Amino acid sequence: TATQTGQVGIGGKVEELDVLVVGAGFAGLYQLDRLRKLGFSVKIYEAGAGLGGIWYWNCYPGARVDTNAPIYQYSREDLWRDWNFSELYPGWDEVRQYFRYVDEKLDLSRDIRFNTRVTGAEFDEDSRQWLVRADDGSTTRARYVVLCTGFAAKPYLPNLEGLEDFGGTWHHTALWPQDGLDLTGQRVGVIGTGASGVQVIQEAGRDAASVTVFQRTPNLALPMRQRKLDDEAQRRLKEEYPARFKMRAETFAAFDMDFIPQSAADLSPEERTARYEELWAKGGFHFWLATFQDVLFDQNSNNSAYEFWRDKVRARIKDPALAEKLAPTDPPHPFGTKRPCLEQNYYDIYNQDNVSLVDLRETPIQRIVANGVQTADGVHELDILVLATGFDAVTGGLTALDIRGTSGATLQDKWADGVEAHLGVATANFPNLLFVYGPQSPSGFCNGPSCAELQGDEIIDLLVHLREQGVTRIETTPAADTAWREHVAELVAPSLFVKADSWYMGANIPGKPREMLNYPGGLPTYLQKWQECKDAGYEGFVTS
Ligand code: N01
Repeated sequence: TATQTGQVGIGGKVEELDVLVVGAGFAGLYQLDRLRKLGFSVKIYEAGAGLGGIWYWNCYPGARVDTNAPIYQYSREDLWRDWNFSELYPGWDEVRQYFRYVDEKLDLSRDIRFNTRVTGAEFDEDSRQWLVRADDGSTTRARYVVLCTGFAAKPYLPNLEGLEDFGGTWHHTALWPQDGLDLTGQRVGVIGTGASGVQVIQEAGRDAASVTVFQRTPNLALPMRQRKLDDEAQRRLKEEYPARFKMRAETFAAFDMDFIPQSAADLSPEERTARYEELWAKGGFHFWLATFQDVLFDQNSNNSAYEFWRDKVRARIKDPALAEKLAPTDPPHPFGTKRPCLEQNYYDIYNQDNVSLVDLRETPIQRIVANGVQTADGVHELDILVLATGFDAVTGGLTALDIRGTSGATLQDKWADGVEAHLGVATANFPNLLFVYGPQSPSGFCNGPSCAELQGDEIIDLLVHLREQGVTRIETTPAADTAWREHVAELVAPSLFVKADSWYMGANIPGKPREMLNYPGGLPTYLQKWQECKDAGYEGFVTS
């Protein structure tokens, strides 16, 4: 049980825990609920003032789930039976309501310390505990630390000269003010056209006086096909929930859809187009995650997907010059190797008079000035500047912490030339430290709630195993870390992912090692690797 001992911490006490979980999103809450029921003393420390992790921080206008609602929630029937999302792709505020509902059902908040950002930790070899520091001045002793900080915990702010001179209001999408910001009637500029940018731009297109989009790379966005879910739709969908949840563990990205086991080249052009039309009509990620299995591997197959996408999108844009910028004749990168996002009216709003696009490849940003953004063709005047510039993804949330391993080095030091982490879940010299959504685990290639549960279960099983064995220390071997890194490199080499400057590859952050940060073998293979590891007595880990 959690005890209070007489050392320095909050109110002069040090809290002592079996497990300290960092982050109150899907992954952290799952750990808390299960570990608590298994008799571990466990708490979550959460930097935000509320639940939801990514959904707490990313409350920018238009923030919305890109996964269909049936599988964007926990799979436990006692939770889904009484919960209804009102739309197939819920907005951030409804996702937050869902978290409050889960909290009420599972009574989670009593073991969560909000407004508490973990800043660093050291391992005390004598007691085999982490001494964890937080920004409230506290120190906590925890036998195990499970970092559930998500793959997008560290927003990326590019070096924009003159930003401090800007006279209007600016925000990064992932640090959006909790009390909101009204875009109505404002002159809004958006830098970045990833998933966050596209969502803000759609809202701004509706509400703002003008929207100036600063695009460096076009997003190959897919039609969301949003719809309301009435009672009858809910009833019918819920009949399918058990099968959909079961399917998550059997598909590449833990979705309720999977690739067509055929090459795009096996079909005649007419048959192929007919198949693409079906996927397109279904909407969501079907055109990406339920397409021909070689689209992400074979350049010709990929080209066929790109050309279909391009022609669909161009048909919606009236100005041919604008169409060429948003959906170029030649692919900016292989289709699907940067994460496509889901759009509702993204391409249509460019036909509106209040929306304009600045191509940063032609006219780069020179500097930010008091009244806007200056490029080679002049100053674009703005009241609000939105930085939708993404994240130091997957590793950034971990390397930002001053966690010192047994060699005295931080994760930042250790991974300076690339990630080394057995199963993407732990790394040598950092005993008793585990990551959910960690680097080179399925992470950004996996539907979040699915991995919170499926990868989360592996971590929970491991902690139970250690308790049963009566051991109190676990660490991976350097050889196992390296072997995993090599395994990931081998898997990704024949794919087209290596050709794109994506956050998947760490290539969106200047100076970051270029390497695949997500497990490219798919979730079923990943879970099989866990099974093999367990069958061999947790091979690659040393316990004592
Ligand atoms: O970030 P991104 P995001 N000058 O890295 C541009 C998840 N997510 O926040 O492509 C000018 O994708 C950059 O340009 P380029 C989802 O997994 C999910 O949008 O590097 N531009 C790019 O356009 C997603 O993939 C949801 O050339 C600069 C953009 O900024 C992940 O989070 C919603 C620049 C960054 O796009 C990240 O998405 C939102 C510079 N110096 C996010 N630096 C939902 O499912 C960067 N850019 C709802």
